[in-house]
Amino acid sequence: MERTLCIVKPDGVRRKLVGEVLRRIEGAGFRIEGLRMLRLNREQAELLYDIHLGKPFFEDLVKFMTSGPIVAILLEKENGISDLRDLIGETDPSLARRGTIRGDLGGTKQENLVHASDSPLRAEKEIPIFFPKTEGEYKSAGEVR
Ligand code: FUP
Repeated sequence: MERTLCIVKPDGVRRKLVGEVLRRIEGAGFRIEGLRMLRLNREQAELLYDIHLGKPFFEDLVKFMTSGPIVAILLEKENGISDLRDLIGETDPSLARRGTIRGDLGGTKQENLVHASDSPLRAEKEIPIFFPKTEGEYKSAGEVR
């Protein structure tokens, strides 16, 4: 089993597509392990996209990601990291295949609805930004399930 992180970005929340994204994720066989709605602060947005630091679009990206609430989703599935990437589609929605979240629901290269960790290393780094506790800890605290 592999854990990965999906985020419905501020545009997805504004467009009322949270339910649609969750429906597709569950329909593709993922198990939802954690779910949080929050507004990212600058530090968290920079951490999430630290690999893009210094790129021309970085400042706009951070501004966009902190512009409104997001929904962070902790997911589990065999081969989950690569399967979630397939489910969301190409970064630029105009190039994303039909049947993918970005391909079907549209948007722009920056405002592209969803984020998904793109490797085990990134998943390991990104998950604790939103879900600092392990599943076992949630269970023992009686907070989830
Ligand atoms: P992805 O992993 O598909 O979200 O894509 P990237 O990691 O390449 O990019 C992260 C985010 O940066 C994208 F979701 C949108 C933004 N971006 C731009 O705004 N312009 C670009 O040219 C590339 C990425």
